[in-house]
Amino acid sequence: MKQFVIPELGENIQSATIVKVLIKPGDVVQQDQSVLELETDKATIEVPSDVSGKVVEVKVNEGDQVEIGQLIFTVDADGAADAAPEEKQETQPAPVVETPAPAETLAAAPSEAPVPAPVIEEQIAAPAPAAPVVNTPAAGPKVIPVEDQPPILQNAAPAAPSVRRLAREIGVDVNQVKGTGPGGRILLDDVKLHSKLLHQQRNEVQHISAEQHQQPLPDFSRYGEVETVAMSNIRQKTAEHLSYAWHTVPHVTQFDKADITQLEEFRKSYAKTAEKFGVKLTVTAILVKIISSAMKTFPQFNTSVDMQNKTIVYKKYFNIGIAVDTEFGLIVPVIKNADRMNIIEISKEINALAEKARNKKVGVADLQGGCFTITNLGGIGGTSFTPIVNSPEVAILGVSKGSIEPVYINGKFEPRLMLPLSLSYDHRIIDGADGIRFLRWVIEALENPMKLIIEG
Ligand code: CAO
Repeated sequence: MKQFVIPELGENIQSATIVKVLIKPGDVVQQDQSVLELETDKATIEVPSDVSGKVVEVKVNEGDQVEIGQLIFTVDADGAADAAPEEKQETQPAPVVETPAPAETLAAAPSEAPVPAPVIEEQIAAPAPAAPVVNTPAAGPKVIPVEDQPPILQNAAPAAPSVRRLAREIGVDVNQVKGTGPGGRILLDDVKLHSKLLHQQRNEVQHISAEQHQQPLPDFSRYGEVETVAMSNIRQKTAEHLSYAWHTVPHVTQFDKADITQLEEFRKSYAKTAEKFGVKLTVTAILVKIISSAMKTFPQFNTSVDMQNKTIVYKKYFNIGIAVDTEFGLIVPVIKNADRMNIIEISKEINALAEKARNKKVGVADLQGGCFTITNLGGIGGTSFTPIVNSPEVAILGVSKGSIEPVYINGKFEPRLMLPLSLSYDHRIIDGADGIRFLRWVIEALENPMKLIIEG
């Protein structure tokens, strides 16, 4: 008998809601067949099976909240053999066991791989301590059946038994602790510091959620008819994430306008050529390219602030998130390595990701690893707004509606197409002067794309 448990679903995802159970007792399940549709805080994802056989018992129902590692169904492996004899001979290659890694170090599979969402590197899902990471060439989140799991603690974190004992006693996962001893050895003090940081983080989260709940709502039905609707997972997590960012990041928003008259002329004249590549050239795609270049000139815009360790993390990759408006809520898929793509490639990627987001097909890996976010509301309207930094990123560019305005040039007013931009940034790491320098750089690149060729 083999078990299927909920695999790791991605960074910071502990639980999900079952939208659909795609199997029932008696069904024959093949490896990689989708067996569950889950809604996480970030997206709806189909989860493939890593076991094959005849389903004996299904332990969950649609609408259930499930956690990573939770048992979902059991299969009789011989059942699969009856149904698909060719699979009987197939044995799993011995898994390669690597150093245990925290969820946030999981890397995305190459984007061209034809894999089901979510595209994440496989990790053993059983909630055992020190569960090792297993790399297999197969796609999707994989679970090693409990009985097939390799013995744990191969290549385990280097720590003396006394250190492990302390960690166990105070409820710290020793594999998550950063060792400062010789060769990265984990010391007693490292465990204590880790525990202190966890405690601080917990207090911070509790403080924020307490703040969210401190004001009870009045009874609105006294004033008229009301309807109360449960928040979706995406809405809940958006609310929590934005409250956290608003609470922890000291925001400054800087406004300016770019004269995109020439750019718009070029965009229109290039439309037919862009069509041949199967894309529509939009301001958003051009901005992705410009921002990835601007971040090279202003590296402090490609950082994250770690106040607990008093460090600044400088990223050497350039991944740009695009806020996409969907009927399920705000989703921010990430264009990876935008600096290495041309604008046509970026346009294709925006279209593909926006469509996936709107069809609830976006994978967890599509949403991870962002360095900077662009939110373009200009297709809808608005003259300016104050976007909230998508923490732990440190800056976000808001784009409002471009419109013709009279601009005073060489002694007379001329009609120019002006694009309003709102740059919000984290004032802990970015000073006001840097903020406006960055925004001016972006505006100059919009007004004179040669800047990209020369400086970008
Ligand atoms: N000013 C004027 N017109 C604009 C514009 C702007 N800033 N941005 C886009 N447009 C125009 C485009 O040029 C296009 O017009 P044409 O059809 O005449 O060429 C039209 O609006 C539609 O553009 P688009 O939306 O298809 O393409 P895009 O690449 O500019 O935007 C995306 C893609 C995904 C950013 C957008 O569709 C979207 O979802 N925007 C909303 C983002 C959002 O919700 N942000 C809020 C986050 S905070 O709550």
